[in-house]
Amino acid sequence: MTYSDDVLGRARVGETPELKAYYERLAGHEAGALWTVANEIEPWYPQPKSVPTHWSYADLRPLVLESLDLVKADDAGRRVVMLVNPGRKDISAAVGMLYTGLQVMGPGESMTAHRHQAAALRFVVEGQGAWTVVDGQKLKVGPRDFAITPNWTWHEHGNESDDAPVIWQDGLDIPLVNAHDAGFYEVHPNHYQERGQVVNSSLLTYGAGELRPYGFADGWTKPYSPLFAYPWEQAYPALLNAARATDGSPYDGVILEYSNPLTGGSVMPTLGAHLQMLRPGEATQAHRHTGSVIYNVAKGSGHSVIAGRRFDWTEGDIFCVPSWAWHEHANASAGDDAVLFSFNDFPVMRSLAFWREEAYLDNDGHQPTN
Ligand code: GTQ
Repeated sequence: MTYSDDVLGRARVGETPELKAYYERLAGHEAGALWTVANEIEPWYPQPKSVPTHWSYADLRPLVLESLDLVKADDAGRRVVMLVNPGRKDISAAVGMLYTGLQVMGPGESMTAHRHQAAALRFVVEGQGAWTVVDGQKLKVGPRDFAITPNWTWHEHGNESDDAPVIWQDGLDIPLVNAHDAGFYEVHPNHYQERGQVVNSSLLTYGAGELRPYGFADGWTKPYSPLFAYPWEQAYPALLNAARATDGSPYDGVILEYSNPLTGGSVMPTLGAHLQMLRPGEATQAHRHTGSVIYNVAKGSGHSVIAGRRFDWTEGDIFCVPSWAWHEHANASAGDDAVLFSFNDFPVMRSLAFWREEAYLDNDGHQPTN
């Protein structure tokens, strides 16, 4: 093999028997020659191992439900079917440094409390009666509600419905934590947390948008949102309102960020989340940026073109956009809106000064598809 590149300043050393022997001697000392890997470890632009992937909810749902009979929640710890990117089986990532899975809880089931270094979020796909206790606070969540479990907060989940399972999507930064060798995990000493009396207390305290607690409940110094639940019944009307007043983004349609009401920033230091609406017939233009995104189709159907590949999606489907991949979205319906929930690692990209963004300028902003 030759390591060559025509461009001045890039590694372009051929391989001779002398060099080969030299590399072997270096390897014998846990060392190596930079020029044999330079072009690979310092690429011109991002070269994600993750590939654009679409997971059909219609295909996965029966498999997820099957696990209810196959494993007890208590034995599994969490009963989750994880979604694994074909290019990132090595680290159980769905895309980039993001993990995602579909968690199922049977009627009346509850799971014990634990906490970990990874931050988590939930987007409820189906079923009434889901609850989670996060740092002693009980949250009830229904379909299309979004909730967070910041890192190192105690959490336990359950389903208090008496007839139907709950399926929600988990999103965590597990691969990111592991890439930094920073993982910790603890089981709650009493298995269950003491709970505050008031359900959804963070929502009652901090959930009124621009109306914030004044002179009480202050002193919040934690690096994540004091608001733990973001109900669909508030988020969807907010999208509809914004759609009346603005054209939105050329790349994302009308898009809102779930934010920390005290800072206006992302909900957690490592994970951000959005809700976006593609109006009837809307097709966005393509752009690309650093950072990875996992989408859940909250409402409607349509398609996305990601790195030149078309993926058709409908409610409950999940798909991902790897870092620096061109992507654009289109609503299939001329009469109904389509809504995408998504979460991302943008806060990491921004805080490390890795953020870059670019518009696709050719062909009226649309990629050719193959
Ligand atoms: O609910 O705590 O999908 O710890 C993966 C790891 C869910 C959770 C997952 C977890 C959890």
